[in-house]
Amino acid sequence: MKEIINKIDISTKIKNIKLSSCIMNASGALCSTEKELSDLLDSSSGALVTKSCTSDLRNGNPKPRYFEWNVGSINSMGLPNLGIDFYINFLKRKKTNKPVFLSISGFSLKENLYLIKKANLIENISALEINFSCPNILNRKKIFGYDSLYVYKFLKNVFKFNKKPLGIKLPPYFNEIHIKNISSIINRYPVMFVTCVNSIPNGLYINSDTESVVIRPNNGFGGIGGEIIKPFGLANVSKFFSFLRKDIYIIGCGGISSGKDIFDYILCGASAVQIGTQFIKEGISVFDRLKKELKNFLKKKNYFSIKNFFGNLKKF
Ligand code: RRO
Repeated sequence: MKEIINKIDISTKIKNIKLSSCIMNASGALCSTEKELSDLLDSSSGALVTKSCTSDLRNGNPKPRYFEWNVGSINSMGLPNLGIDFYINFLKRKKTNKPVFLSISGFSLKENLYLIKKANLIENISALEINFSCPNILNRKKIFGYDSLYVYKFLKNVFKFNKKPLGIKLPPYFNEIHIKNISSIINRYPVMFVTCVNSIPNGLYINSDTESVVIRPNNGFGGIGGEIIKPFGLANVSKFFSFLRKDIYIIGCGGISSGKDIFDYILCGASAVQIGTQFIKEGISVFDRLKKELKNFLKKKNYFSIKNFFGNLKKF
C-alpha cells in the first residue's frame, strides 16, 4: 500500500524548472519575512514564491487588513514588503536546491522594468513572477492585468533585456473575450508561464452582528480568496489553457484546500498550483497534507503521475 503511494509522482516542470512537488505557496501568503521565507525553504513545497516586492520597503495599509471566514478570505494588505534588496540579499545568502520565484509588483512600467533589471543580476532566482493583479493599492486605480495596452507595452520593453524566465500573475477575468485578448498579446512574447488567479477584486464581507465591515482599508472592500473562488480560478486556467500557446505553462491558484482541488486544477491545464488562504489558515504543514491527499486521490483513480490526466478535462 505504502509502496504504491511512494511511486506516485507529483513532480512537475515549468519549462526547464524542475519542481519536486507541484504544490507551492501563493505570493503574499506567509512569504514576506526572513523567518517565513526560511520556513518555506525548509518545507515540502515544490518552490518558493516571495511576497511581491517594490523598490522600497512598504508598511502597507492600516490594520485590520485580513479576515477569513469558513469558506473565504478578504484582504487589503496594500503590498507590505521589505523592498527588493531584502529579498535579493536573502536569496544570495541562502543556498537551496528549491526553485525560487521572485514576485515583483512595481507601481509603474518604469519601476517594473527597474526591478526586473535588478533581479536579472541574481543567480539564485529561478524565475520572475510579475504581479499584474494586486487589487488593493488605494491610490493606484488600475489593475495592470485589466489594461491590455499596459500589458503590451510591458512585454514589448521587458524582452529587450530580460534573460530570466518570466511569468505573469493575472487577475481573474469574467469574460471569455478578455482572456482571448490578453492571451493574444502574451502569445507574441517569450513568456514562460502565467499564474491564474490573484484574489477577486472589490469584494465586501460584513459582520451582520456588529453591522460592520471586517477590514479597515478602503471602507472594507478587498480581494477575495479561499474556497469560494475556486470555480473562477478553474475557469480562468481552463480558458487560458485553450487560448495560450502550448509552450506557455499555467500555474493554478484560487481556493485550493484539498488534494482533490489540486487534481481539478491540473485537469484544467495547470502544471503546478499555489496555496494562499489555506496556507495562512493551516500553516506550513499544509504542504505535507496536500501532498499526501493528492497522492491518495491519484491512487484511487489509478493514476501514477500528474501527466496522466493533465489538461484532459472532458466536455459534453
Ligand atoms: O498586498 C496586497 O494587498 C495584495 C497583493 Br500585492 C496581491 O497581489 N493580491 C492580494 O490579494 N493582496
